[in-house]
Amino acid sequence: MPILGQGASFLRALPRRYVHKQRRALSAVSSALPKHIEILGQQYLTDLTTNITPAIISKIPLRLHTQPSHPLSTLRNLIESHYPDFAHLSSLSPLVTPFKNFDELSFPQDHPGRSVTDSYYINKDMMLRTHTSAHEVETFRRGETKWLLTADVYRRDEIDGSHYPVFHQVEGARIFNADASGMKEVEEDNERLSLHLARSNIIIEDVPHISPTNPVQPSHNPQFSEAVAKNLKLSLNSLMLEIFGAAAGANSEEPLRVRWIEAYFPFTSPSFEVEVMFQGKWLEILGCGVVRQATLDTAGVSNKIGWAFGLGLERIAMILYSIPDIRLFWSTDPRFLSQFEQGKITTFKPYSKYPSCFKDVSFWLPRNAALHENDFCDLVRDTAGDLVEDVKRIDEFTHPKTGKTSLCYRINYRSMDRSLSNEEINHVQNDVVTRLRDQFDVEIR
Ligand code: FA5
Ligand code: MG
Repeated sequence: MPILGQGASFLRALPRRYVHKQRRALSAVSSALPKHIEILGQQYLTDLTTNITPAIISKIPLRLHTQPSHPLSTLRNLIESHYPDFAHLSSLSPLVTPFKNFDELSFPQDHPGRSVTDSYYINKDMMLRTHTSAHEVETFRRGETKWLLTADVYRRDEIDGSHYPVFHQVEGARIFNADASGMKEVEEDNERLSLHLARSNIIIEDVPHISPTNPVQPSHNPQFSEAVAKNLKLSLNSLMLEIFGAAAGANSEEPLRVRWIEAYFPFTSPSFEVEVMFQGKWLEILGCGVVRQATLDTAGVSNKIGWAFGLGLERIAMILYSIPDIRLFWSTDPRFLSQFEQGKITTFKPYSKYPSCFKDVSFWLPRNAALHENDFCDLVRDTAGDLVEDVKRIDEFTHPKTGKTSLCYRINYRSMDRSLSNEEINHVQNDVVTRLRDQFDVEIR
């Protein structure tokens, strides 16, 4: 889909032109908010930053990665068993300060991920973590040197089959002594993993461990950093071999294709992302890199060097179980849930593909105003819940005389578990249109 903001993607900057309107719109929303909201049994004061919606609040207690037999829980266990000597953490609260989510990880002040269009704020001092990296500093501070941490994370994002505002990540990290003993440990591990991977039936495209556009950190010994980056890649390739290996072998006409690409994160360098070929397209499954020394310094850890990764559990589970739509993970339909058993990876059998139904909405924005696509998507998600399959902007037009901008969005509705009547969808669409008019002051065309 055409995307204005790539969610909190750390690589691409968001267009800033929507900020003005979004402030006006949000204050309109906030004025309708209660003074307090309750999350996990605690009361929080709201303020002008508050943008968390009831739809999101209702997902917080669910913690799918801990629900027995759920594909996300089986996948978490599979990953944990691949790293048996790592500490395994999975019960940290999703409420964090922006300081923890961003500042501790060297995010610049103007990073787009901080904005209310990209992240869910309870109030200006408290937000829902946008990634499991939010817990890196505290985990390193506890003295852990090899650890995995699984958690639910939250982002205001586009709506389609592979993006959902709540998803699950596994963060993994390993640090070595920054001396000859550490270097020896890395090299021995690299040798062991290389031998193991020589037997792989997965096609892996690689990029250099370090390059001018993906540099070693100034405080690092380049050879050491390169060996650590190599260890990270070997470790993740071996995880992917374990996770996907059986599937790739079983479907030998189409071996699994994986590629490494250079990336940018404020808290790692060099940095990478991994993509896997899924349904004919490259699907990004994880981000990773050599941990920025500032992170370890903040955690009070000295004389260490290491790597970290953060992978999206839903994306991997979709490939592994052949689950075609990310909304299905939230289904409580027994036809979905009863297909899975704890510890077993099975191919999902779609019980039916119900017909979809699309509705367009066209509107004029007020003069000199704009609407961020994430604000639009969040409104649709909060109104229509999981009945919405995807949202696309299909037209944008600025009137040459009045200078006013018109937008047209196509909302595609489809239920995962039943047929929808036209009447029901008209109702939902009416609610979307009414809220759009009330909250963003647009003129429906
Ligand atoms: C991060 O979140 C970094 N914290 C990863 C990281 C950790 C980098 C440690 C370096 C060191 P990113 O925004 O790319 O990066 O998200 C990581 C993964 O989460 C993606 O590759 C994807 O698999 C998954 N993901 C991201 N957005 C969504 C979404 N809206 N729905 C489902 N999965 C998503
Ligand atoms: Mg990414």
